[in-house]
Formats: sequence, C-alpha cells, structure tokens
Amino acid sequence: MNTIKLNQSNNMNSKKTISLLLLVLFTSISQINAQSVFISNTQNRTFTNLNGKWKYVLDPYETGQIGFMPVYKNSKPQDKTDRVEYSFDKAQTLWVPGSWNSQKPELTYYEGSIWYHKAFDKKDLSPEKRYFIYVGAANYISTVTFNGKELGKHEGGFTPFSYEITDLIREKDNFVIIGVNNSRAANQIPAKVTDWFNHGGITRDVKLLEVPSSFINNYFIALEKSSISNKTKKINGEIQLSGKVLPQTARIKIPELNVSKVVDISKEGICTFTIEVKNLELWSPESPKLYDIVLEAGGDVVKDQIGFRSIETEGKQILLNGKPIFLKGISLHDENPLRKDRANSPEDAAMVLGWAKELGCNFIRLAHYPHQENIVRMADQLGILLWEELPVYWGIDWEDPTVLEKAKKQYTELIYRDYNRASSIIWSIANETMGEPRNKFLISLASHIRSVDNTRLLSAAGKKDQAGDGHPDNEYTINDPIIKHLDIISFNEYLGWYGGLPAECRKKTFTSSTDKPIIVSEFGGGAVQGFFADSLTRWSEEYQEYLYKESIAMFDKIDGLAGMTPWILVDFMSPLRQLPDVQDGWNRKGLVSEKGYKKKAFYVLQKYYKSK
Ligand code: GCB
Repeated sequence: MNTIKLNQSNNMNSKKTISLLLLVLFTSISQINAQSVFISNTQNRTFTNLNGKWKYVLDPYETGQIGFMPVYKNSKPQDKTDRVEYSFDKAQTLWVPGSWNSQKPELTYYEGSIWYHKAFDKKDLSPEKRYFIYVGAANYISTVTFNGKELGKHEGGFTPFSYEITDLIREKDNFVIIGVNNSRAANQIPAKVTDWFNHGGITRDVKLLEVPSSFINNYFIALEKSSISNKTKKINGEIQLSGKVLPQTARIKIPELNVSKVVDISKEGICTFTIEVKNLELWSPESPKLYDIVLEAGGDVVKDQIGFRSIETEGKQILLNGKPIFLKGISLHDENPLRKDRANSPEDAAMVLGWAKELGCNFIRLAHYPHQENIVRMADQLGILLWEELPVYWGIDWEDPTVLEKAKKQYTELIYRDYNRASSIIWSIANETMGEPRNKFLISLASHIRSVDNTRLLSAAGKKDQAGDGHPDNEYTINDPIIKHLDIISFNEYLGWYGGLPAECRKKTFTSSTDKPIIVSEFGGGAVQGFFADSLTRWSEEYQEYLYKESIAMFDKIDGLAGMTPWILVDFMSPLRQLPDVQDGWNRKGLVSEKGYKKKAFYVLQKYYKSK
C-alpha cells in the first residue's frame, strides 16, 4: 500500500471571465487552504447525520461558479461587504441523499448547477476534537463552503470526500453550502455520452464527523496471499493517522483470534505491520466470515468488520483462497428503479442483492462507476464477490493528461474506500475502449492502481469487435494489446441483439492469445416485461429467453471461461433509449423490470448457475 496524498482542492474547470466587480466579491469570501483528509469507514465513527431536507437555489447559467451570485452568503450576512441578492430563507427543498432529477418534475432532465444549503446547530463542541463535513458522493463537481468560507472543490460523481471545519464550526447557526454541477463535458470521467442516467446532486449521505485531534483516518488490512497454503497465515496492514501531535504507537486487536499487537507510528503518521495468526477462518461466498477489528491510537478507537481471503490467477483459472472458482455473475447499475433514483441505502442494496442471490450469483459487476458503499459492505456480509470500476467509458479524451490524473485520483478514492472489503476482488480499468492513445492511458492507470493496491486483480471490459479479429469462419481471437497489463481478459459481446440472430451463436467460437482467465463481462438483449410472443419477436420475453439460452451455450464452450456478468440484472434509466412504447427512457436488457418483476430469461440464467 503506497500512501498517496489526495489534494482535492482546485480541480474543476475554472472560468476565466471574472470581472473586477466579481474579483472584489471573491475577496470577501475568505478561503482556507483546506487540505482534505480522506476518511474511511465513516459508518463506524461518531457523526451527526446531515441527511434530510436541504434548501436549494437553481443556477442554470452557473453564475455561482464564477462568484457572481453570492450564494455563499447566509441569510444573515457576516459583514458589510456581503451583497445578499438571494436568501436561502425562502428557498424550496430537496431531499439528501437523492438525485434532484427524481424529486421535482421540473428537474427531471436538469443538468447544470444547484446550490444546496443546510443550517444546523452543534451542541457540546469540544476543543479536543476535529470536525469534518463528509459527502458520500455528489455528481459531478462539488464546491463546498462552510459558514461562508470556501473549503474546496471535489471532482468525480461517485467517490467520497471530506473537508475539515474544526476552526469554523460554532454551537449555533452553522451553514454548509454545496454547489453541485452535473454538466457533462469531454474532459470528465465519464465523458459526454453514457448509456445511463446522469443523476445530479448530492446522491449519498452527508455527515458531520467528529474525531479526536489525532485520529486514524484510514487503514489497509489484507491477507498476505503467499501465506494462503500455510497453517500460520499473515495479515498485512498499514494505518494512516492525521494530527499535529501524533501518538507514538497504535494497537491492533482481533479479539476472536486473541490478537493484540502494538506497533510504532512514524513521524509521518504511518504504521505498517504484519500479524501471524493460526486457525484463521477464510472469507468465501459459502462462508463469509468477518472478524471484528479494533484499531486504537492515542484517543482514537476505530472498529470494523473485515474478512480475509486471497484472490489470484493461475493460468486460465481464478483462484479464491487457492482454489479455482467460477464467477456466476450479473451486471448492475447503482439505481433504485422504483424511485427512479440512485441507490443510496442498505434497503436499496438489499433489494438488488436479494435478486442476485435468487439468481444463484456469487459475483456482481458493479457497472460502470463506484456504487454506494452500502452494497459493498452488504456483499461482504452475504458472500458476494465484486468487480468494481470507474466510468472510463465511451468517449474518454485519452490525450488530455488532466483526464488521466482525474482517473487516477478517482481510482485512489475508490480504493481508499473499499480496500478493506473482502468481497471486492477486481478493479476494472475501462469499458469498450480501443486505440493507441487509449493503450498509453490505460497502461499508466493500471500501474497506478497496482501501486496503490497490489492485492486485487485487474481487468477491463473490451468489445469483441474492437479487441479481437473476426474471421469469416466465425472464430474470434481476443488479442487486445492491453491484455498483457491485466490479470483477466474480459469482453462484451451482443451477438443475437446488435447484429445477427441468437441462432448464430452456434457458429461462433472464442479463443484468446494469452493464457489468462476470461470473463464475459456483458451479453444480453432487451425485453419488455409482460410482452409475450414467439422467440423471434424482438422485445418479447421469449426472444430474450432464447438469446440467453444460445449465448450461454456459446460462452460455456470457451476454454478458460472463469465467469460471466450478463447485461443486466434490472432495467435502468437511460436517455439514450427512446423507442416509444418499448423503451421510453429505459434500457430494457434487465432480467428484472423497473417495477421488480422477473422476466423469463431470469430463470434461464438461474438454471445455468445451478448447474455450475
Ligand atoms: C454496452 C455498454 C453498456 C450498455 C450496453 C447496451 O456494451 O457497456 O453500458 O448499456 O452495451 O445495453 O447496449
């Protein structure tokens, strides 16, 4: 685990057209140089929930972003230089967490800026403590101010961030303002066009965290894979501390294993350790054993529940705890279709994981961006393995070095959030991309990810037509040059839907140019739940059912097939999909409809997984 400093300030596209007047306005907004601290495992820390109703101001021309509209101001101006043109007093409210699009008809397709405002009191402030505003995710760029001071900007719609407010918080009348902008742009991740809905706003929990003045902000604990076949296993760890006066030692406890170990903390606030344990019960889908872990340093105590497993490849096999495993998977978007919103609660996670379990899955592809932390935590408890990814998706600007930096930073944040989750086994670095500039970008991204986390496997979902050679005799060889930098070959293949009929699956074969395991990361076709016809009528449940039967038979023959994640568990919102009376804004490739009803193909895949 390498320590990488995340500097979250000043990452957004700044607009240059600031007039003198605006500059004057800007100087009245004092800036603190908030070096943001990455804080993991917030659910097991002391916090005040700031979810609920937030007031908001719509800013379609983005004047707030350039300091024009003084939305930073409270209804009670802090000094005479404040120009209050707008007060949040009379503003309407939006619910947090939640996408703004799902809450007001006039915001259904809104893309742009909205300024959120929340006032709160905080009793019993302690000089011994530090306070942070934590945001689980806000899509896509967030400008955070607290009690009139700008703290910084965070870019990336799916990863968490926190800003320190220790010197600013008071017992009464605090106000936090978060300007969120979800405009799509070519130099962002994702870029301009995606096959999913661009839910805007503060989509995950907001918390006021309180921690001791020196505290454990993050830690990385994992089984040493080389010890997997030994009786005595090794657990490696690193703890990171934040604070001016750091304690000299930290203690790691695993009560169930009688572990209580003291380790030294370096001047930089890092301690690394290796613990040897006997009789370690490994985490697996059949037995998702989690151990209570307690980390103590100075006045800080952090608890977590962590599973221990190894994940590796050997030739064409994926080995979990040293044994070959077939990944019975399904792809998933992070959406609750019943609410037409991003998923954002344990209940949302339980709903989709329940369907995946019923399908017989031991694996889920969390497409195409980091999903809510609740689902990863619940997968740990239920024994479901996960593929996680960033939206390095269609249309990425490979040649813009700032885009590569954004990808690295977003990946670091995702790894920092989920490193300790046994369920998470694969980092996928791209989806359906190709070409030389892309290779350079992805090679650099892959080596960055390995430098932050060398305990997991890397893959990328390729596109068969892009990543392989098509021969007239229907034999495909997957030979994408990026494969040599990855551990697992993955490709998406829509034969029978985008081109050809399902029967053509019988003629196709797939091989790869390397000795690595293969995952079919997408296949499928659309069906309108409740539309029944013959198996050659598109959009009928029967067509999808037939396509699943033929596709599964085709892929099952692949030498080195180590798993699959058909597209997709649930119908999902997508502005790309406008076929009237069929799609109506939904991608219909789900095995479950947006109302929660299963389609016939669900049972085809269920039967296959039962047989594996
Ligand atoms: C793909 C994409 C996915 C789309 C899917 C489709 O290859 O990776 O994001 O939603 O195809 O339905 O066409």
